[in-house]
Amino acid sequence: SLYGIEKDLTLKFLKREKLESIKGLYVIIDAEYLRGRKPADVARAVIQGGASVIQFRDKIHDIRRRLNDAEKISQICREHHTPFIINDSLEVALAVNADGLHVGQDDLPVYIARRLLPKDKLVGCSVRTVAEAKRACEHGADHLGVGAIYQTSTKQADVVGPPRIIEISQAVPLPIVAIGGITSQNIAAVLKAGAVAACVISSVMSSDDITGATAQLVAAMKEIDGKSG
Ligand code: TZP
Ligand code: MG
Repeated sequence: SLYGIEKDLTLKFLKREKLESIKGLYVIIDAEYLRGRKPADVARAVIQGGASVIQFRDKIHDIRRRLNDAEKISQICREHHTPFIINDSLEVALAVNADGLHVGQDDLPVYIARRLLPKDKLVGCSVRTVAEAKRACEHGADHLGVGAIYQTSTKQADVVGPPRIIEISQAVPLPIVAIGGITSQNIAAVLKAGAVAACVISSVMSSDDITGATAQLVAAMKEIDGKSG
């Protein structure tokens, strides 16, 4: 029906808007790095520091706790018009009406996430290789997380380096979020290689000053913008 077509187009338009907002500093609020801090407080601090996108990643708590924390972060993100992505957990993403779901190579396959999420939601996928990137794209991913770019103790992952961002961007027409070991010292290289966003856990979460650490990374990104533009 016409109504169905119109609804479909509206949702796809809303998704395009969301996708365009995936740029800048993308901060993962990881439950393992909270050290007693409240996820909602961390979300506020990260937004205050200038983060553009927030992801909630919780691999340690039960579903009730994850839902509760995600709902709180979601409200704060909505108030500040900050895109909010849930790692791995489709039911949490749906329940809190997050803007998207991020999946890894061993998580729910992209094409299934795509099928189960409303059409205006983003599906991000972690990839390491060009082959993985092509498959994620064919399966309907909206954007890619590429890494680990640099050595990191946060996740057991092969280091691929900034050149992999160039290779993948030449092979696949999806926006790239660089991840893994990114600091204000090396953030320039991942943007120069073509990433639209730089994603961090420890550079922000390991600091006692979440807002300050976020602002420092954002400033390092802006400096590059100024130089190239
Ligand atoms: N995927 C690839 S590397 C990584 C993930 C989740 C960890 C990123 O954390 P950090 O602390 O910013 O290196
Ligand atoms: Mg995962």
